[in-house]
Amino acid sequence: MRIKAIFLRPSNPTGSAYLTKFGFLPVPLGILQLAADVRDAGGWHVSVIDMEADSISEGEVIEQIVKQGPDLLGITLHATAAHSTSGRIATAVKKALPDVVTVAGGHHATFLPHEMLKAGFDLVAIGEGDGTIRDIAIEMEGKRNFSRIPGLAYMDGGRCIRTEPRELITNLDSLPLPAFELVDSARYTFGVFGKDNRVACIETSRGCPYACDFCSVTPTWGNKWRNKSVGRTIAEMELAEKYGYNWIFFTDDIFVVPPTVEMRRNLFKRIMERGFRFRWIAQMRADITSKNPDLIKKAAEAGLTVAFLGVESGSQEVLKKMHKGIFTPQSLKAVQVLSSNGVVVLVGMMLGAPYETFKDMLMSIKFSNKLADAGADALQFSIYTPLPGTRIFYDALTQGKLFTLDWDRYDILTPVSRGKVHPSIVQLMQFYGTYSFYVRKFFKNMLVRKKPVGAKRDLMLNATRYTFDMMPVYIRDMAKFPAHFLETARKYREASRLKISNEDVKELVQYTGNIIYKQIEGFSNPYFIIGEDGKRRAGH
Ligand code: B12
Ligand code: SF4
Repeated sequence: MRIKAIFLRPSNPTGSAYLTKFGFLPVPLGILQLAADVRDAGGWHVSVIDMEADSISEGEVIEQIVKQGPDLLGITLHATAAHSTSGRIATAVKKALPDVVTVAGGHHATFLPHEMLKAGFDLVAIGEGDGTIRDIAIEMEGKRNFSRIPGLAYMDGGRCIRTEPRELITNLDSLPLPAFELVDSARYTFGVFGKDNRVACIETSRGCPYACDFCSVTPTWGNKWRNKSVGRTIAEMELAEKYGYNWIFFTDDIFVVPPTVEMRRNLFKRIMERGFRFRWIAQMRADITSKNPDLIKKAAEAGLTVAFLGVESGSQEVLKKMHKGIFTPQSLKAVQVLSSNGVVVLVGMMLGAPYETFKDMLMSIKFSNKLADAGADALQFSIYTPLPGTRIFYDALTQGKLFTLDWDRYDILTPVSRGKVHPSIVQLMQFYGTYSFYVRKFFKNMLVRKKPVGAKRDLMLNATRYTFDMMPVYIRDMAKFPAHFLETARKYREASRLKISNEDVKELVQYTGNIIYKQIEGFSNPYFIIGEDGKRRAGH
């Protein structure tokens, strides 16, 4: 009999802001990669369920899974806010199918394995899951003795046991090609830019050589930056082309890091030689972008259409404390460089760091207006959130700054911690900052009648049409704001009476600071992290 595995991308209660605002939903690469890992272990029947793309309720997803009767159910905790939903699904499926093995993995599960086990999972994969899921698959066919698999957590007699840490995969080219055959490309859209966009995800690297204090990427991927070869990336693009995708989201957290400028140039050349017709999206740092305008020009010629730029703050002091290592003039220059090459620029900024003053917030909002004038097309003000695994999570826990442990609220759009400014005021500033950016852009465009250049023109025409069509949804979202605002105030008030217990803090600290990967001799990070003084020092 063939063993059956289902991998699930869950939704979280607030959903993905990219989907609700921009109609942007790329393929669930994490679970497609895991599906390929298991598929290649041999003899398995593998399928995926994507709650986000299917737009189905928790009840419906449970019914679907139970009906299919899997032997293994893997759920990705790609976002902390999916915690409760995932726990409820795993528990209900286990109740109906007591023999199923439920496994959680991903950024959130990696740092809070005991919370996932308490929520109803049998196993938690810590960090990179490719080898772990393959080992689980092999063990499922044997004695099911999971305790000998490295990189796992499980419950034994009410205690959370962690097996030895795994080694990082040193050669990413050794991974199987993602199982794109398991999903229908038509469901992965970028609505804001038109109806026929199908977005595949390709990762050309894992990790980030920087260490911003709020980011869980560096700890999740082991503070080592590893990349795939150009040939392998081209092979993945060919696969995406075969399955009918016309957009690619390069999921790398930083698409260009200083030592890979030449390698990227080579990739762009190969993309053009191969004659791919993809438009692509990449996440960039402002410093590298501003210093390499010629590289951006080549990237745009090779298909770079949308760039996410992490600007974070308009206050140099705040950026320094975040260990961001970026200066505001670099952000302005980066926006200009991208925009002048016809690239659509989406800026990410944050409000609510514990050391941020009201004046800093005003500076950020003012700076976002300057970015709009420099050519930024869209902006998201998120809330500085202590996510499990980050240094700030540890600090917030030990210093009593968190005012809720309701994981549903950890969607980086909702305040969960105390700072110099009251969280409700932070939320008001988020609302004001976001809308002032768009209102300013709208009126400025009307007055100046500045037309975007090249291919960007058609995209922006589509975006304008989409915005008008979506207006009732945006207005409905705006109307919900007072309720969100009052909810934050209520949670905050409750927390001043109901403190998080010392026991909870102790338990959370115990797991969140654990070593995720075995250190490999002779394989150290050749790149850098940014010190508080803004200077580079060698990574570790
Ligand atoms: C692409 C992406 C998106 C896409 C698609 C999301 C997705 N993954 O399905 C979109 C744009 C929709 C998106 C949205 C959001 N995202 Co996002 N996203 C990413 C990004 C850049 C890449 C993810 C990826 O595909 N990586 C490559 C694959 C191969 O890795 P992976 O999915 O992590 O899977 C590997 C391991 O984690 C592990 N694993 C994962 N799941 C499982 C499950 C099992 C059973 C096992 C065994 C192992 C395992 O094994 C896999 C193979 O090694 C990451 C950053 C990053 N580099 O990881 C942020 C990231 C995951 N996103 C993040 C956030 C915050 C969000 C949003 C909440 C933002 C928002 N406010 O709207 C939403 C949430 C969406 C939702 N509704 O839940 C955070 C999550 C942090 C956290 N703890 O919550 C990250 C880490 C970014 C960051 N810098 O902080 N995102
Ligand atoms: S540059 Fe900073 S925010 Fe971006 S992925 Fe790296 S550590 Fe995270």
